Amino acid sequence: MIDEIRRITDEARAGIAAASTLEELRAVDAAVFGRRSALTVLKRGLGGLGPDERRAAGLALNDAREALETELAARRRVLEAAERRARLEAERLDLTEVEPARRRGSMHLVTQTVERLEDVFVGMGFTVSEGPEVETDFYNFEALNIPASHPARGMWDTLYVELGEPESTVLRTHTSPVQIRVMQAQEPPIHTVMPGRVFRRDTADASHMPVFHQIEGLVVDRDISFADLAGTLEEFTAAYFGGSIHSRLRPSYFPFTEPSAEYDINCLFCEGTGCRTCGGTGWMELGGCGMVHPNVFRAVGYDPEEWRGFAFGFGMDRLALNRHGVDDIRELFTNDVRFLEQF
Ligand code: FA5
Repeated sequence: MIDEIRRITDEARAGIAAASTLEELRAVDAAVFGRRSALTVLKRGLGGLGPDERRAAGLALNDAREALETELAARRRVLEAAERRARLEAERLDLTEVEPARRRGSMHLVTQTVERLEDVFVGMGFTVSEGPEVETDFYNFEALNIPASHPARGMWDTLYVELGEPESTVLRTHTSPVQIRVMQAQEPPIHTVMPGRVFRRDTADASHMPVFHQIEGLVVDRDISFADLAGTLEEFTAAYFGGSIHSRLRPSYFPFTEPSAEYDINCLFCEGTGCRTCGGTGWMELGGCGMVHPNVFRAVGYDPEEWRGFAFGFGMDRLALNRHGVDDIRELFTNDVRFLEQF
């Protein structure tokens, strides 16, 4: 039996040395130590030997087992290191590469979305405006018809900046304060969109981020009606998502618009028939809108008897997700090149 053990050990050693991948090594491991392996069969046969022969063969079997386990572990370490090196080499990025034809960098999906949205709205006659990310309570809330202690403040989980009076300075919770800044800076007529980054104390999940992007729209003129709002959003929907996708407005509430509505589009995954992504409704909610509230006009010194307007505010990240069929907003910000380079 000792000779047999030696023969099996030599054969197993050769198998371990010859394994060139971890998968091959796993197969050798199973063949050497598995329930039907030659070593296991020999071990089962120990009972039929005389006492002296059994002790000698038992010791030899144990030695063989230990030696082979050590060799397997050593080979595993070598192969793991080789596979790690190969993977790193395959995923290597040369950040110094400048040759234009082989350039790997591209604009981030959110940046591409901002630019495309701006193009669509500029094509519809809008200008583009910007405002600060750190705002005062006045611009983020007060001037938007949300006085202190108004229950609507609870609609936004606000991040405060330690500056001045407590809770007087905020990281803007939406792009709506830019409406106020634009109206303070110019007289109507106004047709402008305001893209930007906003902040909320929201926990990240598949459809929420604590830092995300909105695009605000504001139109102020003499004869603006709700029909203008609906028509503008339908035209935008066709221009941004393609002709087969339509919009609808659903009654809602925002303190700075009256009446207010939610802007929905046909679900892009099922095109309206109902699926998991749209919760079976066939529609996806992308933002809020409505007719500018008279108190907002009063806050900026416009006469609400003279001027009418509409406003809207969409989640840009969600627009990007929907347009490209991505189902988790966090993908946009983990910065995995394998995800980003698809766009
Ligand atoms: C607002 O922020 C209003 N300022 C929109 C508005 C503007 C209404 C003008 C009327 C007139 P709301 O909180 O619903 O509304 O946010 C608007 C959109 O931002 C949402 O529909 C959603 O698309 C997006 N959004 C909201 N929270 C998050 C979040 N945590 N992560 C990603 N997107 C979000």
